[in-house]
Amino acid sequence: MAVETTLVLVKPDGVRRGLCGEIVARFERRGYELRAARLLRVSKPLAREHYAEHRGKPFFADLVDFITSGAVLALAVRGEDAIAGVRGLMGATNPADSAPGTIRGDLATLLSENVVHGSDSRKSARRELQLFFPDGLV
Ligand code: IDP
Ligand code: MG
Repeated sequence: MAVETTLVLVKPDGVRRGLCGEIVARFERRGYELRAARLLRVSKPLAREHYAEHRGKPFFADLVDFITSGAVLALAVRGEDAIAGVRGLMGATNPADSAPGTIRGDLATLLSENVVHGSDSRKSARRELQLFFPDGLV
């Protein structure tokens, strides 16, 4: 058990559908703390860097196009075991497999438009927080 900070993105589909408040509320109700928030349009270079682990996969170009298709809400979320806990609240990557009660299980149906991103490890969290909050966290 340890206090961790993780990167959450409300993806363009979530922002377009007006789901930011609902999603932020779920993290806050669970007991996590918002350390930083930023509404931004992700550039292609930032998108390619963020999704570097998926470079070369057949869906990479679509992933970059989608995450750059509209505003994204970036959040630094902190709490006890926040990295795994946040991913648990999000549900399985493919909404077809996401349990009801999770963000994706309640709010999404498509793998390509699954509303949220959450860092998957301490190493990813460190790297991704630096990409989206280069000036550090307050
Ligand atoms: P995650 O978002 O749950 O961490 P990843 O495997 O890191 O899942 O994939 C990143 C994003 O890429 C997913 O959230 C999903 O939107 C998209 N994605 C993953 N696998 C596929 C696929 O096979 N086809 C199309 N899009 C995919
Ligand atoms: Mg991932």
